[in-house]
This record gives sequence, structure tokens and C-alpha cells, in this order.
Amino acid sequence: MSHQLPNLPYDYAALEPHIDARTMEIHHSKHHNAYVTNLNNAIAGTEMENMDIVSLCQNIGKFPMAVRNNGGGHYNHSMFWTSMSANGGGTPQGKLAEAIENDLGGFEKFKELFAAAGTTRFGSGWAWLCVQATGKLSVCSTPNQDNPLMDISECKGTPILGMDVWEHAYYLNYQNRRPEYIAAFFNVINWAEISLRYEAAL
Ligand code: MN3
Repeated sequence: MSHQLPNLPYDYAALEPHIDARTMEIHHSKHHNAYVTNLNNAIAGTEMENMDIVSLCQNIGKFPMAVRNNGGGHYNHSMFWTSMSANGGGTPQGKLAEAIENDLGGFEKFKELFAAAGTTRFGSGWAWLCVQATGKLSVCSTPNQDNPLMDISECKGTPILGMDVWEHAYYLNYQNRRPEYIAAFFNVINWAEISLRYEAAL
């Protein structure tokens, strides 16, 4: 199957002032678009062409590095766009809020752990909130375009929230100030969507 760049569910300017329109436009129309193009080129004419993106990630250790990098890039960004909303921010509600309390020590502790996962990731990568096979929540990070679905990842689970900490996600507006971008990211998290993913993952 051929993978496609998803449309954003909002305008490029929707997340301002937290994430600026120019960053969103380049990130989506150039960076994510390139991952999709390069993924399609890498799987053309192979067994991988008939696999969905989750199955590709789950078996990525068997596949070429181009598929790991671009397939991960496609999965991660597709999830990233829908993890954010112009009406985002605030705090999670319901079962997810209870799980954050029970498994991570509360929302403020979650923010500390998640921000630290993003801040301390050397170079490029992602911070993740995952559901473990036991149903418990965990926070971790991965390098490059790896993700917790990947069989080769040290950080495993079902990802329900990912934060891109590549410089291309923030450099135009925040330059080298990754911690400021991370602080702003909390203002756009679409907790209603993350809750749905949490309940689906259980
Ligand atoms: Mn990115």
C-alpha cells in the first residue's frame, strides 16, 4: 500500500502562539511529506508494501534503516498532529487522570517526567507517554524516529502521546531553547484525544 501525508485537522496557525504557523507548515508539508515519500520509495516492490504502518514498526528490526527512519517518521508525525489542538492544554480527565495519579504520581509529576524525557534526549528524538502490557502508564524517550512500537526500541509500549524534540519542531521560533518549546507544548496537548487512545490501548 502507498502511504499518504494526512491533512492537519486544523490550520497551520491554529496552535499559535505556542507553535508558530511557519514551523507547522514546514514541519508538515516538507518534513513529514519527505518521510512519506521516502517510505514509499523504500518499500516499493517488496513484502513491506502490503504491511500497515503499525506492523512495519512492530517488525522493524527485519527491515532496512530507510524504513525504520521514514516509517517511524510517518507514524510518529501522524500521531503528533492529532495529539495537539487549538483548544488543547489543561489537564486530563476521567480514567486517564486517575491512571496518571496512580501510575505516575499525579499530573505535575507527569509533566516533570515528560519534560525531562524531552529535555535530556541528546540530539533528535521523541518523548512518549505509553501504556504498558500491564495497563500501567510509563514515560520514556527514543532517538531519531524510533518509537515504542518498534521491536528494537529500549522503550516499549503502546504510545498514546508523543512529543517531537527534533530541532525542526521548534528552531524557527525558539532557536536552541528546547525547554521553552516543551513548556509551550503542554498548552496544546489534546487530552480528549489522548484519553481515547488510553482507553483503546487497555
Ligand atoms: Mn518532526
